[in-house]
Amino acid sequence: MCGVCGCGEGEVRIEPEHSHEHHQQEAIREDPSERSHLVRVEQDILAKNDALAGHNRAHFRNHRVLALNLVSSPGAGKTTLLVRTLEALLPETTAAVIEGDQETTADADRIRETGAPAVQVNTGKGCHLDAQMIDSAFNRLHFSDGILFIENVGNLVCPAGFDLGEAHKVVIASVTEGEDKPLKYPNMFAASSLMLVSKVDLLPHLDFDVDALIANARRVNPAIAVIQVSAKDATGMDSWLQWLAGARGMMAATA
Ligand SMILES: Nc1nc2c(ncn2[C@@H]2O[C@H](COP(=O)(O)OP(=O)(O)OP(=O)(O)O)[C@@H](O)[C@H]2O)c(=O)[nH]1
Ligand SMILES: [Mg+2]
Repeated sequence: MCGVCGCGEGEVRIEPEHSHEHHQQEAIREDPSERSHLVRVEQDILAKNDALAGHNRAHFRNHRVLALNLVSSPGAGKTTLLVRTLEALLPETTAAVIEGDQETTADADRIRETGAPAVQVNTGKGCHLDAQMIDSAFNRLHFSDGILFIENVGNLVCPAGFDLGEAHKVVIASVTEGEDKPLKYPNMFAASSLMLVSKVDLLPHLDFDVDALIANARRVNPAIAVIQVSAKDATGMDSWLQWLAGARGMMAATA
């Protein structure tokens, strides 16, 4: 994890285990002044990010752009779903993509094959996109009047804390990840407007309880919308496209 995203912020809770009391003593010996300095630095970084995210949000509004921040663990199917989505949207609806990965331009290359403009952001050691990266990437796209999909770095933790100026976070949870993810990584599910349950074509081969996943997501976010999708056999694509049209309509109505 990176040293700027607040990974070390907040209370760290370790379940007590009598045989490991020395671990607790080590934790108590930690220098509290060092820790509070780190927390202050992280708070400054997040405050600066929030200000830039506000700038991005105004920028998107002025360009009539619906910006969506797609977040998930690595390999949940973000790029594959985006490719299918762009194939369905273009050319009637214009769309562009900002791709976030630690390394490679592989995902932006896949997106460009659909005809949609894409900018790859490589975060190096960083584990999330931030508002500054999105500002720079958006300025390169020269994009207006459409949907901007931002594919965040595959990570269910840190991207939850960084507002990019998007209208919505959309969390993608694949059926191979386990039903417990919303409870283990609640911030991401709490911050998202929509959960796409991906790869549902695999369900016949798995011991996976979709209802339990949805119940867990609604425990941390009772208002979260849910759509089950497969990029393989197109299940749920109509509902996803309808959701996108609704979000665009909502944005136009409040402009
Ligand atoms: N069966 C099935 N496989 C899928 C589906 N969507 C994606 N996959 C597979 O899942 C793997 C990862 O897909 P990606 O689209 O690259 O996932 P990603 O979330 O963009 O991955 P990162 O960008 O590396 O985090 C690939 O092997 C895809 O072929 C789906 O709907 N059904
Ligand atoms: Mg990807």
